[in-house]
Amino acid sequence: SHNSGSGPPATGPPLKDCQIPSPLLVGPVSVHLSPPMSLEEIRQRNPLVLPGGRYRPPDCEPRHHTAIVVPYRNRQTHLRALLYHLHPFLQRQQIHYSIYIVQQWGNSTFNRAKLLNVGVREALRDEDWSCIFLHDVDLLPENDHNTYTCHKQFPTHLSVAMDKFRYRLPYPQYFGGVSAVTPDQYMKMNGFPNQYWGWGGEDDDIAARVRLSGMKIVRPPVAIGHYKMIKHKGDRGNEQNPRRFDLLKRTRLNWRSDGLNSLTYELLSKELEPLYTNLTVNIGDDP
Ligand code: UD2
Ligand code: MN
Repeated sequence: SHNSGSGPPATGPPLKDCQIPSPLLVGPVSVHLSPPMSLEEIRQRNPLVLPGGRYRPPDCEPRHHTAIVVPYRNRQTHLRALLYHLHPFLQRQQIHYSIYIVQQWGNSTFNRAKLLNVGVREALRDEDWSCIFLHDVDLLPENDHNTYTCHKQFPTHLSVAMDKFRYRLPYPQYFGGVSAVTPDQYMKMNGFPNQYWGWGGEDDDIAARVRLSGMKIVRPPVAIGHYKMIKHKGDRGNEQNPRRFDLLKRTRLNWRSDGLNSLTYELLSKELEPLYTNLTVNIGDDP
């Protein structure tokens, strides 16, 4: 059923299911950031990655089908570091995956959560993904036992221990950075809010939706959910959102009407780049 799209040609004997855990895992890896490699060099290091940033393990039938969705604007060096790191990481996990970069077009205020909604919807047009990852461009996983797969029942929060928070969860409801949902879980929580323009609040809103829709957040052990965040300053066009506290007071009232079911946008282009699918999208502006 998952053999549509990027699957291999249907010749030869059927492949055996991939082993769990993958025999290719190495555990903790040291993430060094400089110098950022060119996209061409990264492509050469990942010869089995297909246009659009798609991959399927060649010697076994994958049990997991994961779309990685990255909200994005103007972070070239971070993007290169992510691709350099994430492609081999996911291949060691023997997952069938694809990387989607959802690029906000124009100069309007950045809207991370709305871009994530767009990414989920567009990714599901391509394939019947069993899991969707929502991934900051500047976060690099440091242990491949942190598998990029979904929990059957509940949304997962993966980036539980980051260098910037001294490898601890900053607060119990924290849901920023890297998280994952199945399409069912996503539907159940009516996706993510579309109304958070600028920095902050949207991750707490998403965490609240998980609870309000009757689910809870699951997490990997702190020893495994290690990430490095590439150091950066705030971006122009993504200033702190002063309305975030007021919006967060209304999540309980708004989550059923603002989200997946109220999402509007204009897809300007979809390009299958060698290492990722690039979606350029007009999501409008802060009203
Ligand atoms: C924190 C959260 C992040 C989000 C944000 C508030 C962590 C590790 N991450 O990140 O998930 O909740 O706070 O909105 O705690 N981006 C661009 N271009 C821009 C602006 C943002 O590509 O001009 C993307 C990019 O993928 C980036 C993400 O949005 O990683 C979050 O923005 P950030 O990295 O500036 O925010 P940060 O590090 O405070
Ligand atoms: Mn960041």
